Amino acid sequence: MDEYINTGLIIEDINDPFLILNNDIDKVLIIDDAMDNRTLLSELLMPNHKVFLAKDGAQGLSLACKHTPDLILLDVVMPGMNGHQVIKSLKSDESTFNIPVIFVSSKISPEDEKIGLDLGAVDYITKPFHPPIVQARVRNHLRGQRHKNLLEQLALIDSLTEIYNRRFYELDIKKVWSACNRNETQLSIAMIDIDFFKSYNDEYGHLNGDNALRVVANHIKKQLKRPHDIIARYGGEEFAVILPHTDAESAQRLLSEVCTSVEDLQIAHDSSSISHYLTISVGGASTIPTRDMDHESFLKIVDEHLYQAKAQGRNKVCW
Ligand code: GH3
Ligand code: MG
Ligand code: MG
Ligand code: MG
Repeated sequence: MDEYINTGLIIEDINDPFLILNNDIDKVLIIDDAMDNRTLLSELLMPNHKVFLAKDGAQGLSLACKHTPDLILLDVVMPGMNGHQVIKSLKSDESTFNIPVIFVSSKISPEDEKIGLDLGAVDYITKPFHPPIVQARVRNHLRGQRHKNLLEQLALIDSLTEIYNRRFYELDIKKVWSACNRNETQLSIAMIDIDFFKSYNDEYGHLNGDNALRVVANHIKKQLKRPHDIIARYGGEEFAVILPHTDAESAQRLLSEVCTSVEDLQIAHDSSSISHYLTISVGGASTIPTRDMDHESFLKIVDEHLYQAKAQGRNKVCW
C-alpha cells in the first residue's frame, strides 16, 4: 500500500476515474527519510495538491513511475539511495525524465547547490526552509510545467481539425513500428484521401472546405475505438491511420466501414463525378515489421494502394 496523503478526496490510484475527471489537481511527490519533514511539507502543499509521500529513494522511484507526479521534492541525505542517485535514476528513465525535481536539503553550501542543479534539478531549497517560499516555488514550477505540457501537446495537434498532426504521426509510427517488430505482431497502416476535394472547394468555397475537413476527420476518429489506434492529418486532405496489433482482414473491414460511413454523412458534393456526396479513398497495407524493412518503405506500398483506389474509381478501399 502506497503511503500518501490525499486532499480530502478519496483517491486511491491514478486509474481512479475521479482523477481522470480531475486531472487539473497537481500531484506532488515528497521523498524524504525524516517523517517530520514529510509531514511539514505535505501540510504546506495541502489542500491544493495531491501529495504522495515516500520514505526512501526506492519507494520514491516506484511512486514516481506509478503516478508520474507533476513535481518531486527530493531530500539529498537519505540512507540507502541518496537524493543524487534518485535524480540520476529519474533522469535516465523515459517515463520520469520530464518530471521537475526540487531538492530540499540540509546541505546548504553553494557547491552542494551547484551539484544538485547540475544533476538536473529545477530548483534547490535549503533546510530549514521558509514555508511561504516553498509554497511559492512549488506553485511557480508547477505553473511552468503545465505551460510546457500544454505547448508540447499543442505542437502535436493540427489546429484546423484538432486531431493529431503529421509530427505526431512521425513520432508514433517509429514507436509502433519497433514495438510490433519486437513483439512480432501485425501492424496495419491506411492512408485516406478525400475525393475531388479541389472541386469541393471550387464549388462551396474554402471555408466550407475547411469545415468538411473537420467533420470528416472527427467522424473517422470516432470510428477508431481502441486507445492505440491513431488518426493524424498527414497533409492537406490526407489522413494517416495507424492500427497496431491489427491484421489485414480486421483493418480492411474497419476501413471499409469508415469509407461507407463517410459517404453516409451525406455532405453534399454536386461536382463529384462518382457520388452526390463527399467520399474518401483508402489505401492500406499490413505487415509484421522486420529489421529489413523501414516504415518509410512500407508507407510507399500504402501510397500505391491509395493510388489504385483512386484509379479504380475512388470511394473504395485497396489493401
Ligand atoms: P482526388 O480525388 O484525386 O484526390 O482529387 P482532389 O481534388 O482531392 O486532389 P488534389 O490533390 O488535386 O486536391 C486536393 C485539394 O485539397 C486541393 C486543396 O485546395 C485542398 N485542400 C488541402 N488542404 C486544405 C485545407 O486545409 N482546407 C481546404 N479548404 N482545402 C484544402
Ligand atoms: Mg534526509
Ligand atoms: Mg490528396
Ligand atoms: Mg483528394
